[in-house]
Order: sequence, then C-alpha cells, then structure tokens
Amino acid sequence: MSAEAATATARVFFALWPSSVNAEALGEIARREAASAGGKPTRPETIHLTLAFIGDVAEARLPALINAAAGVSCSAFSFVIDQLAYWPHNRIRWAGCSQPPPELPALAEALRSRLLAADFAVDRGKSGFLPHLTLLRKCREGVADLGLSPPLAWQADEFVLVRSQLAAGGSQYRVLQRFPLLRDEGGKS
Ligand code: 2AM
Repeated sequence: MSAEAATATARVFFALWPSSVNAEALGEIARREAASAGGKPTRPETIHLTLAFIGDVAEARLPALINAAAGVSCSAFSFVIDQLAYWPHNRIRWAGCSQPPPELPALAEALRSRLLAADFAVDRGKSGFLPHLTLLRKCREGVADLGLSPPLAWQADEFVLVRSQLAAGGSQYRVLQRFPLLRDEGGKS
C-alpha cells in the first residue's frame, strides 16, 4: 500500500435517506422558504436525516465501520414530517417531526453504541440526537416555527452510510452501504 493510500480518509455519516417523492417535496419546501427567509436551500438529492455523524475516518477502517453498523438490529418504522423550525445558533431552517416515534432515537442509540464498541467516535454535539432535515442554511433570523401542511409520511426501511465530499456547488454525498431494518413476519413495520 502506498503511503498516500495508507493515510487516505473519508468524511462519513449514517443517515435515513428520503424517498425520491419526499426529497422532491422537501426540496420544494426549501426553495419556497428561501424565497422568504433567504439563505441557501438544500438540494433535494442531498436532503437527509443524520443518525450519527462520524467525520473523518481512515479509508482502511471503512470495512470495520460497515461491519459495526451491520450488527444493528432494529425494526423498520414510519413517522411523519410535520414541522418546520429554525435554530438561531446555526441559522438553519429544518423540517422534523413533532412526535418522533421511539424507534427513531432507539435506532440512533443502537448505532452509536455499536460504533463506540468498535472504537469509532460519534459526534453528537452538545444536545445529543436531534432528528432534523436541514432545508436552509444561513437564513434570516425571526423565521417562525410552523406546522408543515400537508405532512409527509416516511417509511424507514433502511439506513445508509454516506461519504461526503466537498465540491464547488456544495457537499456531494455518495451512499457507500445500505443497512436494511427488520421487517416483521406479517410484512408490517
Ligand atoms: P446539519 O444538517 O445540521 O448540518 C453531514 O454533514 C450531516 O451530518 C449533516 O446532516 C449535518 O447536520 C450532520 N452533522 C452532525 N454533526 C456534524 C458535525 N460535527 N459536522 C458536520 N456535520 C455534522
């Protein structure tokens, strides 16, 4: 292995990725909100809900990272995106759920615990896991929190490991691995 290959790193995180229908709907909301609140709308193809942010890891450790996440055993679940909110500290306008299902933090916690056991650091910030979909960055202060109408139904059947690379037009994301969530025997989540 060359010295360059031995030291190469990847910036990665785990996320729930929306269906193409929800990504388009959220992208449209982001553009609409940008028209009134300013800021940079997230491109539909990059909208996601982060479960665990890892940051830079050695590429050589990606198989171990994938192996750790593959040991997560959580059920598929559904939830509803019904809220638009704003965080003044980072000037982010985001969409989320007013009533997150218990499976959502449970999945983030199960993943975090598997990753920590495999010696990967998970950056949870100061406030722990706060499920959100960033729609606008650097938008204006004073944006009211709103109900989202119509709400978006989301069926979470898998989570993904994503590699982030900075490019001229913003971050580019590539799914490195998909991890199916468990379906019950009756086929319902
Ligand atoms: P954000 O949308 O609130 O910025 C990829 O950067 C994803 O990981 C984004 O969804 C981002 O959240 C999230 N993330 C969590 N912690 C992060 C950190 N310390 N640095 C960058 N992104 C982080």
